[in-house]
Amino acid sequence: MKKFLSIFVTLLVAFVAFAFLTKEAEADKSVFGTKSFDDKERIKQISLDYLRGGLAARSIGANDFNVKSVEFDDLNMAHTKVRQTVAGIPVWEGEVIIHLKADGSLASVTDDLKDRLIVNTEPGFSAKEAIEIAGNMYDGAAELTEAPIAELWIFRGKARDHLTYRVEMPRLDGTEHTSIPVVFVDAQTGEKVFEYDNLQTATGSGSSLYSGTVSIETYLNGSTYYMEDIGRKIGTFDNRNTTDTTNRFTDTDNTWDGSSQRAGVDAHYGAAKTFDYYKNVHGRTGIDGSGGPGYYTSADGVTKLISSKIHYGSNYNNAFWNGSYMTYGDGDGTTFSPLVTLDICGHEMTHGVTERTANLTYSGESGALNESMSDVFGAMVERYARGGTVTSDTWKIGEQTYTPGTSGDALRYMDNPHAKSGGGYTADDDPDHYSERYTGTSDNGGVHINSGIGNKAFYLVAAGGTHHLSGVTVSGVGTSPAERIWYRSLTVYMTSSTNFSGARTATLNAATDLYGSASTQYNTVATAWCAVGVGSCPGSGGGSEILTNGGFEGSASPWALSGSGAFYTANGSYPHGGTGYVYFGVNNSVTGQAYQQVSIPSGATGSLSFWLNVTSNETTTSTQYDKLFVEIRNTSGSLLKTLTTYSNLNKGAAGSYSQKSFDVSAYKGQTVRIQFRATTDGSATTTFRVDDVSLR
Ligand code: TI1
Ligand code: ZN
Ligand code: CA
Repeated sequence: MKKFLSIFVTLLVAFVAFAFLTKEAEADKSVFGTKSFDDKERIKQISLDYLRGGLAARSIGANDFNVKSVEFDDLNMAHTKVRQTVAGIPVWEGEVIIHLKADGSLASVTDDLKDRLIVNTEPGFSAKEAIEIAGNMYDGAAELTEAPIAELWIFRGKARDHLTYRVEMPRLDGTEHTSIPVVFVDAQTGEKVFEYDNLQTATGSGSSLYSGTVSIETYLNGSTYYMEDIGRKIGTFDNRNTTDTTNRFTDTDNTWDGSSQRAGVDAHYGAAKTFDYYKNVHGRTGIDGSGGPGYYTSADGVTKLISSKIHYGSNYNNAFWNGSYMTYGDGDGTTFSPLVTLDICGHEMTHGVTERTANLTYSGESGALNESMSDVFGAMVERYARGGTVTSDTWKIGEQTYTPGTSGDALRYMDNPHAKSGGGYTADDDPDHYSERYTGTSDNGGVHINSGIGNKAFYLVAAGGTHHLSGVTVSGVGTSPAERIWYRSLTVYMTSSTNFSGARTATLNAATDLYGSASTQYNTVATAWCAVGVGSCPGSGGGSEILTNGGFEGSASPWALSGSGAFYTANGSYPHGGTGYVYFGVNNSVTGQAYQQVSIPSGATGSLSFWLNVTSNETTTSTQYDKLFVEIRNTSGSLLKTLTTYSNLNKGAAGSYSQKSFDVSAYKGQTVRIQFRATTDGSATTTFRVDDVSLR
């Protein structure tokens, strides 16, 4: 043990000398010459000579010292820091600093030496036993996150002096119990002499780029603050515009307002908020659930930190998780400003969570779900950090960094993925319906494109709305139930190969666990997936069928077809089910309709659904020229309500049907006509195919 200590001290002196030498080039002229290592040896001897005068009266041995460092300052003074020892064992808080003037004369002494120590320096038991004894004194000994360390120290107690083992027990688990308890155990009697918590955290003030002035947790070591949060075990590092050199972010006054520190502040804050979000909302500690994964080691020498690298590369327009840590680019200033917003930090750390749970393969549908999970929880982290309110920005992804020259836009829109323009993957960009999904090979099979389908489903569960394509209306159940369901689906039910259909099942299973299979939440999840074209809507299949021959099999009867633009076929190429279906339009300047009159019992579900396929020769992406109206009329044929209007804008491939669903419960207890009616203009034809109509 003593040998270990002296090696440690030697290393420490060598390290200080090295640190000094690296600064030497910029040093000014000094009476201490070049301030070389030799000068330090000379200063050390001068200092010890001053020290030795008068020690005998204090019962301190002339050689009971270890010089820890010699430092020169801006005022041409030298300061020799010395540790008191007894028989080579360090004395706790037994320190002295000898301050020398430029001419080598004594300026002053900071004297905290312990006089007349009386102690037996032979321990009665081993360091290993000391760790066991200390463990019995600390409740959380089973929760330690690092191996405890025991070292011999002489300790000046209240009643007498002790030889002690100083046992340090790191519990850096990110819980409220996060601490580094230190217990001094008497090395002969085993009694506790003293204890304290050695977790040296500080709260700094950071000038973020995107969240104003924020509090950040930092670590103070000597007189340097590090951008390291020892409690949460999160560290933020500086790539300084390289891709391979990593430096610590440091500061002298714990006010982080330097221009290159600011992006670091955002990422450090974003990582802390993401950590707290997962901890407080979902009970998950860290990315891996056990407070890690740690990558870089803190300046404290022990704590492995969940790490973020900032200022990666030059003009780098992205951010990513690589399986071990997060990396953030500065952007090129045009497409992106530094990519360190709350939603991006949440996005990247969530990739880590996904990797340690479902591990969704980053390709195709599972990859789109992986990206969607990152957007969903990125948005939820942003909401959490901003006090829990949902705003229009909650559903925008990257709005604070995307195209800094254009305000109000975003990289992606969870509420309306089509609002993204310019990627060119679908007519109006990111798909929000399964039938619009991108099946090409770009972007790993569209992971950032088809994420829109999952994002829209989550949005509908949380906030509700009517889907523009399916016409399905969802009553949102609120953001908190939605995030709980999604988190459980990700961590409990999804696997690496989960596709959209599997995601529907996973979220339904999670909703069943949390709220029950008869719950509003369960129904809403099913309706939301149905709205984005994944699975059928609840209710369709529930309750008994009220319509007759909704599948148009054998004949159109009892549907009444009239006009020049309504047709029945039993041998056409595009039935949805069976062989028969009706179709409308087809030619220019026609009108035509089909209705069936029904009495809707007051005990009915009140849900109308059907399958629709639109093909068109129209090329516009903005104007409705040819239309299909879905109408409720009374028994005289007067219009009561137009449920929706489809047009040439809904066109797709022939036979590519999607299911539409409407709430008609307002007409329960009434006799009404369910009518489809088409009108076309004078050029470029459109055909509307309708099949498998159901009213329950
Ligand atoms: S996880 C990472 C994949 C990057 C792969 C290339 C190394 C990713 O998805 N990054 C996000 C960053 C982001 C998140 C930017 C939210 C803005 C808002 C991302 O969406 N990147 C886009 C630019 C992409 O890679 O297409
Ligand atoms: Zn991503
Ligand atoms: Ca946002």
